Amino acid sequence: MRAASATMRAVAAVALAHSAAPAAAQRSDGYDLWLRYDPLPPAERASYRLLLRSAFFAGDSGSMQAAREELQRGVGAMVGAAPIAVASLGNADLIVGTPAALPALKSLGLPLNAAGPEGFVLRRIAWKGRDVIVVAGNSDVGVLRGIFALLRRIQTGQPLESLNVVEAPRYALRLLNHWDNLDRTVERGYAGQSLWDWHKLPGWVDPRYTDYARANASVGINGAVLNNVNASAEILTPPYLEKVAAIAGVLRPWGVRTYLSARFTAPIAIGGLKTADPLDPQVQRWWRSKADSIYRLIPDFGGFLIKANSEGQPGPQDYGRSHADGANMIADALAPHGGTVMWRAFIYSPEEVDRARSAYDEFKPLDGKFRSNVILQVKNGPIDFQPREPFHPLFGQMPATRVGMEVQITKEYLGFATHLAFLGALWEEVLDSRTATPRARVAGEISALAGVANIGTDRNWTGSHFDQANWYAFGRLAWNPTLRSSDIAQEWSRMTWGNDRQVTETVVPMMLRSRDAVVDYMTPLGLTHLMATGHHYGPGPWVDDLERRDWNPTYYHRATRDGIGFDRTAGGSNAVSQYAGAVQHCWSSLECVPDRYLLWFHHVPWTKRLRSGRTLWADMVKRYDDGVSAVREMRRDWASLNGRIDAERYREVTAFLKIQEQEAKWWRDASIAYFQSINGLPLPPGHAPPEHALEHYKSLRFPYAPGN
Ligand code: BDP
Repeated sequence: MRAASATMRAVAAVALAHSAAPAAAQRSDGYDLWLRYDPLPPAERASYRLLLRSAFFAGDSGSMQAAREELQRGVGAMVGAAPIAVASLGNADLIVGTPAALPALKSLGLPLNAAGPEGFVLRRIAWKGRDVIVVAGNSDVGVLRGIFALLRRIQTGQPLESLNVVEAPRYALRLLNHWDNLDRTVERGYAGQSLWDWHKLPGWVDPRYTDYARANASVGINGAVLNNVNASAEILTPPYLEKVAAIAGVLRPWGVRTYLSARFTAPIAIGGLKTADPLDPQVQRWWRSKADSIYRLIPDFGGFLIKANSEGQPGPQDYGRSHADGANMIADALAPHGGTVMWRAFIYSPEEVDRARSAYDEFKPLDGKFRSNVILQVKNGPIDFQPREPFHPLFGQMPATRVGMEVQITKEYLGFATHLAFLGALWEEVLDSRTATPRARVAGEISALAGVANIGTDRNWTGSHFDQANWYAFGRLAWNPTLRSSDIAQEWSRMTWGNDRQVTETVVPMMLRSRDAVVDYMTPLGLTHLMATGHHYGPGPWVDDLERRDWNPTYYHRATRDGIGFDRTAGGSNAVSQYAGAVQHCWSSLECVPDRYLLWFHHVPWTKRLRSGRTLWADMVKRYDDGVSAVREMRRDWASLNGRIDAERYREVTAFLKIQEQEAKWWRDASIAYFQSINGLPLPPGHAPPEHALEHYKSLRFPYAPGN
């Protein structure tokens, strides 16, 4: 009865082989992400091993098999021996299942009500005279998430003595948005090609899709939009839907549902219709029958993500209809199958007085007009995934609409894959922002979280080792937006770089400072969107000749000889009036607005004294320098870990930090040179002049920068 299967023996053998090497010497190319399951120190192993000798799994669904294999893989590698799967409860240390599959669980008084459909309960209890650990959920996927939570505890060295945990996700939809094209390029992708090998699908289903799904499952991400929001209609043709179905089949057991971006004019492009007017009955019929055919192939299909009437994409306004008309028509096609439409609020027109006002002006009047299976997907800030923005004014102000937040995990505006910028801090700041609306904080105003993925075919998945932390943090915050980014960084660091205390105590502070460093060397004090044209690589604050005025950096900073900043108060665009009560009041006032949003809301004289006692100009220069120094310090801190991190990953991070320092200095120098050319002011004492003249920075060209 206790005979170990061949797989389990293999897992144990691998684990033993691993255990021979000291932790820091474990070679890694980053493929394992945070699921490395490094061997624990011998003393810890022994104590965990006693608790995890055998396991009883109730049921055999795909999710249960995944749970069992993950437990065996993880415990086997960390503890040195995988739990033996036993056929009866009587001799199990670990009992895993749902009350539906294992009615005995019902008598234990577990708080399963609080776990919801996707959550779990972890409990240490005495059962029939035995000391056991129970991993229970209301669904097999919930159980799987419980197994990952248990493994995380072991990975981060937490005791299982008084295990008593119940968790349920805060948001029902926790989705990655891949901006992947059918030719395998990735818009704003810095980690290689698209994972989805469309040409070879469905005949060849890359095993990597399973590891992708595992990683998502481990942090609770429960959906993936496979293709770019700038969508090709081709994805909705029968051959591509077969390919999509093959991917969906891999993701399903891991609790990850498949979604697609849909092109609004697909009825014309692939349906042979003359119009895509949402009020045209033929168009409505086309979408209904398209939805029906998708659900025949993919019964748990999640729904569509739609970018309409934005940056040249077609949409309902092309037919004189509203965003609500468009969204509702597609929502009606999905409703019989339980599907959702995520309708993006990212729109802005050149006629607007201020781009930051656009989405609110367009969508606020539509509150209450959307079907219940529509989610309005709003970017975290009113412009566009910048290093820092105030929260979007639509949060909290669409009481009769389901609103989701979209963040960008890929670092289009924060230094691509080479700059270390831990975005957990950025998202925590937004989710935690006070709104002056009924739910008081942004996290309470939303019902879904979507993240533009940073994943590609690079061996380490995300283009850099530290960018893995952003994928991880996105999932953790979507599951529980009240988690602190410092705790997330700590967990991730331990799981990724090991439990060596010196490593954790060095890496976590680096991560927590990193995002502010980027803000400082790129866009301090509320400046925004000063990146070079198109690819957004490097500085371009001087650019003022683009086809649309609201694409020009000069539009955003409005620097003149006298001052700098975008006046969004009543005297200017009055975008600040879109915020509610106390928030509007504070941000309108120069006395109250925090420094971090100063130039976002106000046009301020260069000579104005800030809270620091310095003039605006002196403060700005100091911040540019602080940003560069912070990167220099990160390099120094990282160097102190030489020998404590495996050589391959150590070397790559070392090289990337060097690139980051060079580029931070480039940003600093180019920005100072440019703003000095506008204000004619000398540099404050103690700050070095830019290395080159402004013309040098203006002359730099990067036609092949990635992701464009
Ligand atoms: C911008 C990106 C562009 C995207 C757009 C969007 O530069 O590539 O298509 O966002 O979110 O930031 O639709």
